[in-house]
Amino acid sequence: MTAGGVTADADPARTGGPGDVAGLRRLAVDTLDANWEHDHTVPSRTLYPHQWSWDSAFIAIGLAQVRPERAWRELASLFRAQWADGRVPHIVFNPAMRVGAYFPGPEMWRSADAQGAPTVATSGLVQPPVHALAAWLAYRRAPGPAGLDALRRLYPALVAQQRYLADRRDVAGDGLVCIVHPWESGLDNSPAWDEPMGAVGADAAVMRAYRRHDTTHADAAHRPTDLDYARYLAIVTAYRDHGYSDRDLADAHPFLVECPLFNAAFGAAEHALAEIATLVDADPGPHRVRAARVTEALLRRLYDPSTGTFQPRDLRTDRLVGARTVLGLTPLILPDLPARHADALVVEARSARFGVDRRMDQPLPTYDRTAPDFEPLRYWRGPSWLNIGWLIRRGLLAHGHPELAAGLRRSMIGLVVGAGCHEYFHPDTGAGLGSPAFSWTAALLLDLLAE
Ligand code: 9WN
Repeated sequence: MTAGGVTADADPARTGGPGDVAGLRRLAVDTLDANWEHDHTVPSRTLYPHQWSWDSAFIAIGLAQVRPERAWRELASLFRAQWADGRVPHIVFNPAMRVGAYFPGPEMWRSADAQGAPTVATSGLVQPPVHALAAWLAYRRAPGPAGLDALRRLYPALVAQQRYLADRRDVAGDGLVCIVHPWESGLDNSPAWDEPMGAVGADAAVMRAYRRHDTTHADAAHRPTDLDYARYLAIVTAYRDHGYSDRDLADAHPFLVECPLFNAAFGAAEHALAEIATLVDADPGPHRVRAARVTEALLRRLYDPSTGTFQPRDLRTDRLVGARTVLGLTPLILPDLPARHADALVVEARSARFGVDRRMDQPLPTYDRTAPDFEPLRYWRGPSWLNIGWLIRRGLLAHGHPELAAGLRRSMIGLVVGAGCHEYFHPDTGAGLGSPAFSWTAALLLDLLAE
């Protein structure tokens, strides 16, 4: 199948359609096996040949069903790279990879020069903390003594991850975590970041000094622009030159945003930690208290009653960002979101902007379909990703919408049936985009098939 100039990989030919559960499972397992690298899974052999933080969490959820021992190794290897302050780096570099295998590589991040960094080279940023939820779900898929041991070892590291975010990243002092780079959102190029990024001084010409790795493996028209990259690098440089310290960020750091997805994950992590705590003989009480506080802060600071959805807050201007992206729907994953707000999010999800319904004949986009700057091919500015659909589906189930959740599930499985385990998909045609053989697509497909 081709669409938008994109050729889908040959994988789906090996499956017999949505009913061929065994064939789809085989496709997913083969993809994960091919991307396994001694103690972790690379998101993609070509585009992302190292270990990524939130990818590993999603991957562990899928691995738990078919390779439980690898699921725990995946999380353990990531947490071995945790910094002394508790931050879990968004990239852990594989020292065996050649220099230049990914840009920006270790030479740009220079983590060895920072206080409290691990011996392995990493980035200095974080990603949405979906790991506690992943560990809990992995255990539910693969309960037993080995899983319990793994949970016991992970629990203090997961608690430290949350403590880092709560203590060091609550820049506004309002109970929410602030991200310091669009890469921390996981939705790097989302229109949600256009306003805050517009204030970051940078010149696209600086990119002449570097070799971008992504555009040699993916169509440049689908990726962030050189100006975006110049800004990404300017923000990395500012943070790195500040020693990756979170002190005094409000004074000079060029990008400070409270993101609804990041904070929803932060709250969901406390709910998951409460469950894990009961299994490992720890006290779930403090986790429940913290979870309730995060939900309350999200409602107070990021809910916009005029749109009925959540919007990021730019801390440099103290204003909510106007763009209606799929980020705004993600607080649905919080089980304690009040019914009134959950209902408003469901209205937004069902609107022409996102088109979630029982039949779901079009994939869930990452950005408002009706917006004039909706881009069906460009990274996070329209296309459909399985990790986002998977989160929203959980939210729909948590808030009593099994038919909508079933529609979304069918649509996500249909994407893989049509195009294989691609990184993302065209939001109209379903054509596969970005990297083929993408790990979290495979892992979350396994999870969807198991339900
Ligand atoms: C930068 C690995 C990562 C994902 C992110 C996705 C993309 C990296 C990039 O790939 O980001 O971290 O080079 O574009 O946006 O969500 O974790 O799959």
